Amino acid sequence: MLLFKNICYSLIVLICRNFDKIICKYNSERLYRKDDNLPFTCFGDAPSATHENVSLARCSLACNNLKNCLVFQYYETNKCDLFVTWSIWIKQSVGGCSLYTRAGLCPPSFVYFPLSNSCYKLEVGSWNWEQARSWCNHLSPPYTFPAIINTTKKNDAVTFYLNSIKDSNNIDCYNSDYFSRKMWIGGQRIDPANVLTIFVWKPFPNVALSLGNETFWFPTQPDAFLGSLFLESCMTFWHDNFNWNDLSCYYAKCVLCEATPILN
Ligand SMILES: [Ca+2]
Repeated sequence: MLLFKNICYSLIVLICRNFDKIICKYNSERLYRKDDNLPFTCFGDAPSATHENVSLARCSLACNNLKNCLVFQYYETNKCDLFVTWSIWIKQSVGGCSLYTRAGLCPPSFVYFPLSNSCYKLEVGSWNWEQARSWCNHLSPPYTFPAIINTTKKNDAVTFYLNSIKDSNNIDCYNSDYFSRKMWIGGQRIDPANVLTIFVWKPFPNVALSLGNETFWFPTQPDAFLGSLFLESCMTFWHDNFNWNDLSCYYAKCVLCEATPILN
């Protein structure tokens, strides 16, 4: 048996062939794996069965009697979770991993996160902010829009997601330069032509929602850099520190789209 330091705890299931790439935000407890021959696996959905206060041996034996069973035992609590309902999962290949998401919860290829009850998809392209919103809106109307990251749970989900899918196809979306590609999210000033106005969420045209109580501005942002000359009126998400920044809306960027879960 192996003790994993960075096992994930979210609804999505990652069978990681290259786990070093993955940074898990949901590693709330250390877990044991049933069998060294099984693939590296990250779990978070409700288990098929749970046994409290059992030994690792008993936990593994329970799993051995079931087909397609994977099991984890929590090191600290001796709680044993069994997962056997593989048929409900949709498999995708993402970032060196096989990524499994539950059918029906999100539009196609969006990834569902139970803790935030939201779906995300990074779209690789070069759009200004308005174009990026339009792109998200057309993915699966009326459920999809540029991401609204307005709670810690959503920020954690996005952080986990972006760390999980980073690969050569989308590497430009992760640029560390201030102004280079990175990704848009759904925030924009009420009046984009006036950098003195506040930011709001604008998931759809003619919709404006308060940012809410939790904000994730980088400590020096928003800075309305060079004021009316640059008009930093649109919100980007910095993958390296998972904070917001205000930037001129005309830059060409990827976009992080969000979807409202369709079924629940
Ligand atoms: Ca700025």
